[in-house]
Amino acid sequence: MCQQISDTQKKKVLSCIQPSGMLTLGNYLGALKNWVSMQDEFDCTFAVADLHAITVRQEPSELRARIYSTYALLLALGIDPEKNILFIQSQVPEHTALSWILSCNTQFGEMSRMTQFKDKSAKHPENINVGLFSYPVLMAADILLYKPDLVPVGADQKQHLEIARDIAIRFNNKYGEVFTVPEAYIPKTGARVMSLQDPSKKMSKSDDNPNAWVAILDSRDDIIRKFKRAVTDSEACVRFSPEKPGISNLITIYSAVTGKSAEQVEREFDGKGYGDFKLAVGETVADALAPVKQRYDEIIKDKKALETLYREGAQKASKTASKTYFKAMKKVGFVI
Ligand code: ATP
Ligand code: LTN
Repeated sequence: MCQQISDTQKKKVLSCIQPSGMLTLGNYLGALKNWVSMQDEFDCTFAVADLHAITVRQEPSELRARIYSTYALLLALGIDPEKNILFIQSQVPEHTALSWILSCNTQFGEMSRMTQFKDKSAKHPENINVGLFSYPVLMAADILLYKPDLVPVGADQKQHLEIARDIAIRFNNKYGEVFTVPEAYIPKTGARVMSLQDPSKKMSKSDDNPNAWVAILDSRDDIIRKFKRAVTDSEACVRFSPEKPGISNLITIYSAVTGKSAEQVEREFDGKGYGDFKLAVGETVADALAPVKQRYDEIIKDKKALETLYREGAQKASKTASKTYFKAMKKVGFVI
């Protein structure tokens, strides 16, 4: 006889995404695909991490538009706001409040080791702000407020997850049990999708060269064109190998979308040239993303419906967040 898992027995999941640009195929294969597939089995909370986005300069009207479009895209990808909590981070003030308490329990030295800070401060030397430095503490607060067991992210976030775990363990040991120590949930294929123009760098929505990334909402023609232009090598043999980072990246993308193993892909394209392979990858990705774009175009038209959904989402998120926050306040010694 089948056993039904009741909601209280379900493991908890939390993840966030920044509205810092057009969401890419990297975001999709590294994180969002898992968000969608985890909804039935887990008790999920997802957020648009808008507070994180202002660690780099944002034009206010563009930021506002991107927050809407990111929320709408999550709905278009199939995140169900009835089954899950789907909210916008800045609408739940406990995130910044807990982040302060955690900051005072985090050492300058451990923050200084974060590679994303080093990368982003090198990229924006004119704006190395304190928020960019302490951003992993805000990320720890995002996570710990909801006591998740699992955090689905791409491989680049592993270091930040480790810090969140360290902060939780240290706090619990010092003040008494408040937080659950979470595990990262990283996909086997697609955890690190690389730039189509420089396969030594991760595909990033903030890359200045639009040919380096594929946006989830790119048109079919643009997707196929970007794959056709992808940087490869001169061997003209579809083979997965560290010496062939461009082709290996395309194999990873094709595998993650079709569910085929790298060996199956190599066999499928045995004897064929790069032109055929690049076209097949482009068409397969475009086919997978086409229904998302269609749903997105419908959802984004109805701002009122979106507003209702994100406000309800924030109310639901606040219930859990405020309970954890008050518990942490009491443990630290604040009066309530
Ligand atoms: P930016 O590129 O602007 O630094 P980002 O895309 O890395 O931003 P987020 O939007 O917050 O930052 O990332 C959301 C999720 O997508 C994270 O879980 C991250 O690990 C994942 N992700 C981002 N880029 C990739 C990639 N190239 N491959 C796999 N996963 C990725
Ligand atoms: N830092 C992440 C986005 C992010 C996040 C989170 C991910 C913010 N808060 C909480 C998982 C859990 C990034 O830049 N990719």
